[in-house]
Amino acid sequence: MFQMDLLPEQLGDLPSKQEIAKDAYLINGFALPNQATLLADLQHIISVAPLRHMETPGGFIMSVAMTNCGTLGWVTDRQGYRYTTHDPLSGQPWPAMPNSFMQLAHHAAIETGFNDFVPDACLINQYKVGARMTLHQDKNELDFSQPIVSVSLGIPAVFQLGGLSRSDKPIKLALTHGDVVVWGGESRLKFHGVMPLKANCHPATGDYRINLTFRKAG
Ligand code: MD6
Ligand code: FE
Repeated sequence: MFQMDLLPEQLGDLPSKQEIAKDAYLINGFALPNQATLLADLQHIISVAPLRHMETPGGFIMSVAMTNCGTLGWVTDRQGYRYTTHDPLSGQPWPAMPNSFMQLAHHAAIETGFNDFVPDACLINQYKVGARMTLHQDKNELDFSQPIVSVSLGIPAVFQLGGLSRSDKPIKLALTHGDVVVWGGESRLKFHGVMPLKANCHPATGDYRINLTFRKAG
């Protein structure tokens, strides 16, 4: 699970930033310099608040395994989608957001013009082969003026980014280890999803893809 941090000279001219939609940016490799610390902090969180397959309000079990860190965590069960202060599995508060996570999200936001992003929630998604995320909007947060910062680790995935209506045709984007997506403004409420994950292997995470999404939820 662990891997050495890359030295700056091994990064070449990464990271590169591109606008993928209005107010939405992909920064390739932005998380690479801190990956060893991120992965170690992630292991700790998962040891305290294990990844689990949550149930949707409609009674489906999600193919993506999830947990959270921060003062708020996103959950779903038969009662609906919402943020909670406590992990329903343990009854304990969600693990604190590690400084490495907070700094990465804050700095990625600055890089794309969102200057005061201080997340209070980080949803951790783990995908194994075949796992997917159907098109959805992130709308359980209170403040849509704040962006979402999304960090991809491990094996690649195809991300879909659509429009404000579910029927808008999504663009597809490959996300690989270390990539960071920041979206806010006009893109904040766009539909998006992840195509079923193809089998692959990555030295940092084995057979899995991990996605961290940082939000200002409360
Ligand atoms: C994922 N991401 O990449 C799922 N939501 O595994 C999301 O659902 C997402 O990447 C809002 C903003 C960025 C995201
Ligand atoms: Fe989302």
